[in-house]
Amino acid sequence: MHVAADPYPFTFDLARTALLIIDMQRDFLEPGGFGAALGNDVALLRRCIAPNQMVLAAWRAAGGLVIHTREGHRTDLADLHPAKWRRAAGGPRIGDEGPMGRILVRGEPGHAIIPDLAPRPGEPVIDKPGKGAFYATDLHAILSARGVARLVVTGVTTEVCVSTTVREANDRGYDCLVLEDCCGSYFPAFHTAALQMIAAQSGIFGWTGHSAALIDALGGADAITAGDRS
Ligand code: C5J
Repeated sequence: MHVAADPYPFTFDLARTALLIIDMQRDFLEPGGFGAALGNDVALLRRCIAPNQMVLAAWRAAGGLVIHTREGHRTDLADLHPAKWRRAAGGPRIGDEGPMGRILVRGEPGHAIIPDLAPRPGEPVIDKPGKGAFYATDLHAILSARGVARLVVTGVTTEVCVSTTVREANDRGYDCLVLEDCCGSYFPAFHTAALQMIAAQSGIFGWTGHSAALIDALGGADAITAGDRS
């Protein structure tokens, strides 16, 4: 399949490609969550929910592998580097009680993936303690076991966990297509710059494109059945 993209079309074989959805968690996206409590405008992230739903429906309908990630730590915080904890000085810290339970702690309400993009049984969910989805996880093993060499990447935030994951993937030999309208940032300028950095210099980290182009490649909106939209 070919998808119109920058810096040139992204070609992929569905059987060897995964849709990787990064950190679409309640605490980052919901109005009553941790991100909002810090004063961020979650609408900037929420606008990527609908395009993600469309891509997810089309990808599932085509029979492609879907992998979800969540950023968060063990309840005892044993996997939290002091450096990551220290950097929140002055504000609430990881593990503190937030509006949706303990901040970035696994199993808390805010750590969950938003219901609009809930994983289905059989879709791997990667719990990651870092920004990148390859660090301290079994993502590479899961992808290698299935012969996956290409990734379509979406999620939040563009310049933090999406960008870090794409750079990690690049160094492990994966080709990544990042869907611009399926990513989001609390800082629009960072979103734009992060995407430009991926496709610059003839695709130094990968490709960028739009959800409509991917859905076209998968057979268009007709490929998404009414059941898959729900
Ligand atoms: C993610 C963050 N997911 N911004 N985390 O990007 O801390």
